Amino acid sequence: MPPDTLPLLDIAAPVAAALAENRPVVALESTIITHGMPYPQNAEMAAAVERIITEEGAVPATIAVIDGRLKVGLSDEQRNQLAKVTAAMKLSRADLAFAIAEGRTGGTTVAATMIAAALAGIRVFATGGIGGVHKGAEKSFDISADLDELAQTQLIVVSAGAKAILDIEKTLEVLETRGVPVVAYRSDVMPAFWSRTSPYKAPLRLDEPAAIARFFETRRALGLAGGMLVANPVAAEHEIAFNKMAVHIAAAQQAAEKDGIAGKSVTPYLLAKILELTQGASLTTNIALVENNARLAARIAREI
Ligand code: PSU
Ligand code: MN
Repeated sequence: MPPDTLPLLDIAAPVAAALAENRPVVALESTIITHGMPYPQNAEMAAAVERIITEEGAVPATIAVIDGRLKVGLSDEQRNQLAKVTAAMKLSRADLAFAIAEGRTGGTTVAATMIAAALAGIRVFATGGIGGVHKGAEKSFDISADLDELAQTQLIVVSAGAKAILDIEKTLEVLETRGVPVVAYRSDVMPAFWSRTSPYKAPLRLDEPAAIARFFETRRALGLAGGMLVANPVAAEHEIAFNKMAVHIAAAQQAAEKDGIAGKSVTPYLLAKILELTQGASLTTNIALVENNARLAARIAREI
């Protein structure tokens, strides 16, 4: 850890104890709380994933910036408070330090959560979906900083793949170029967040948490920088079929264009729109897949 970092990080006592004793810890992001889901489902989801990780024998560490402090592990009260903040910032690599320097409060994206988790010495991180290359990126240049972060920060990120609001094919191309392994869990094709399958082949496949841990350790032993992405399909009973989602996604995209949405507002806007168009079904699936990812992340963390 760089010498100036320690005073900026608040590592919660249970997380610090687990790290000191080499027990498994799973990091969790908080943009999904502040910008990804409405209240109170966001608070319930955030509590449920921590419970699942604990049941699986690991220690959860939800990461966020609260009043300028970079928190690694939140108390129940801090987590519930954050779920109610309406003016929280959405923090990525570009503005994480801004929020700390200015004493602000914000949810950390996959990129910012990876930075904080790595500083704390955490190796495994569970989220819903990562950011990626947006559809129409050839015009908008909208490519999430999550991809660059995966290329440089050594962590296993467990997701349900790239959200189908993104261009999955281009997202996979960028990850390959940047040397980020993409491993589908027990699947030959990429899951697409709400859907178990997509038309895109998975670059790599592994079927056991121990095998994922072994792959990660081998990369480390070779001195390869950067993280890896695990794509974990949502359970069949919770999925919304790819073709069905495609219709809603296209409608949401059209609305975003009409409303002139750009920059970091794009992802939260599309998620809210899709929630509306699916009459809440997308949220039920979103919660189920985050829980599913938390479970797998805890099992991988136990093997490391
Ligand atoms: N998945 C969700 N809800 C979210 C996100 C992902 O279901 O809110 C967030 C994650 O924090 C991810 C971020 O890192 O969206 C990507 O945003 P952008 O495309 O602006 O980089
Ligand atoms: Mn973006």
